[in-house]
Amino acid sequence: MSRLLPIAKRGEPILQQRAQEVTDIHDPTIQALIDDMLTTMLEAGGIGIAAPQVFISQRIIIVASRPNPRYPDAPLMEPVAMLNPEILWLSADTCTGWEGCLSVPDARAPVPRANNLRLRYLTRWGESVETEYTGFIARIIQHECDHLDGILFPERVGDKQKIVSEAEFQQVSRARE
Ligand code: K1U
Ligand code: ZN
Repeated sequence: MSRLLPIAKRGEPILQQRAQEVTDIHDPTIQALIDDMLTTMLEAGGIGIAAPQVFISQRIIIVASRPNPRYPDAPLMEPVAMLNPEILWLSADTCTGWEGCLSVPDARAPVPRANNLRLRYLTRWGESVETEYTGFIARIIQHECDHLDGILFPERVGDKQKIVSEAEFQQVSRARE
């Protein structure tokens, strides 16, 4: 039975630390952690989550994507757990898009990210995968890998005045509809 875990909020030291590599993928506590992260992400309405966000300093992320009112063009991607993810290549071309974070509630900002990336990771079953991602999924991966290196999205925003509340974000979104 998986558990709902508490989500670390900005200011918690674990969110500023580099997370540790996973050394034993078959450790039952790692498998249980992945299940708990999935449950926690779904309950929080997220499209990604990283282990430090649930107070565990391990290099594990979950990436999911679905079309939604905020990102109607988002592709559908069932949740994938990625262990020890390594970004092997980032494209020089970037795109600025709105981000939020379960650990930075009530804040949204436009964040520049590479459009494409090449990623290597281990699946929860220990298989090594190397593949390319593009667009919104590449954005989620960069956001989650930043968590593993102790970086929160507001640090990627050059002009801090561009960071807005959820209510202001909704107004901006509606004005562009
Ligand atoms: O890491 C996290 O805090 C999860 C974060 C992932 C993310 C969102 C937007 C851009 C890049 C990465 C979230 O899921 S915050 C919630 C959110 O923005 C959202 C939730 C459901 C649908 C669409 C967006
Ligand atoms: Zn986040």
